[in-house]
Amino acid sequence: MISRKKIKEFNTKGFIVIKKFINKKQISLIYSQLNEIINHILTKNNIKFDKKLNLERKYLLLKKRKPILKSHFYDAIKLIDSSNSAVFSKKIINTIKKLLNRKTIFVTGQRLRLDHKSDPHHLPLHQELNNISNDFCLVWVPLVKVNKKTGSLCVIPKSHIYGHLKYKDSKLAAENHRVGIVKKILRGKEKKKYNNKIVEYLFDKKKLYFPTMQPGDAIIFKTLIFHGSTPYEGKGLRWTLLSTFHPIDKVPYIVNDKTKTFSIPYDVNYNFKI
Ligand SMILES: O=C(O)CCC(=O)C(=O)O
Ligand SMILES: [Fe+2]
Repeated sequence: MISRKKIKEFNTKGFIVIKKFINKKQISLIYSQLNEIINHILTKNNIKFDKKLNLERKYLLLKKRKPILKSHFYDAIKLIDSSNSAVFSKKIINTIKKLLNRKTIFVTGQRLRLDHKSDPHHLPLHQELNNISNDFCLVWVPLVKVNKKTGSLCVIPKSHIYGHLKYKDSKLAAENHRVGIVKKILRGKEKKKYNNKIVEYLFDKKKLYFPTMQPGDAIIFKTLIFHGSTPYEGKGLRWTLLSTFHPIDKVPYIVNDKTKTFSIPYDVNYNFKI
């Protein structure tokens, strides 16, 4: 169970790392289901493959031969029972309830993400907007080893204390931001034009924290913690399990009949109290 010290750390630093959040057995079940799905797609499409190929090779084969089905595969994998039961396991749910100090929570956005060096994705530094509440926690669990060198998620510790910050591009989805590019910040190549002094102060390579994580370890962070990622440069595929967990009393949609959308739009000021 999660210690009081960890809970305190979560509230002051805005994030924590928990070792072995999901176990080896859960991870191998996820991988075996992913293998089964990709084998099925390849077989159905008469794409010959060696049964001994690993998931990465099969994924690259699918990507090359049927790029649309690669995307369909990606759409489908958030539905597998193994990753969902990991998210909804007693251990995870009870830990999150302790962390948020709530008996009832909403769970959104449980999904598997994959990154590969042939398709280098990254997310610029951002606060986690456009979700159903303004004070939730996001869980990011790599299913492979990650660190600064392999490419990983990084966070800016304590950045949540500044509240919701408006700056250049902050009203857009994170993938469309043209600022806060982690790789550029690390290389001192980012043009620091943010229209916000606090952001200028925060987006600094010395402020970025890259966790070193083993498969199944979790980094859990708050809505307003700035976080971003660097492309994966390690071996194989970077599989990550993600989910968000919300206190029910931080969700405007269920208590305010003027609220039109369940997700809070990007252009709202998130520094509100319900
Ligand atoms: O895995 C990543 O690259 C970042 C995930 C993230 O921050 C998000 O999905 O909002
Ligand atoms: Fe995010």
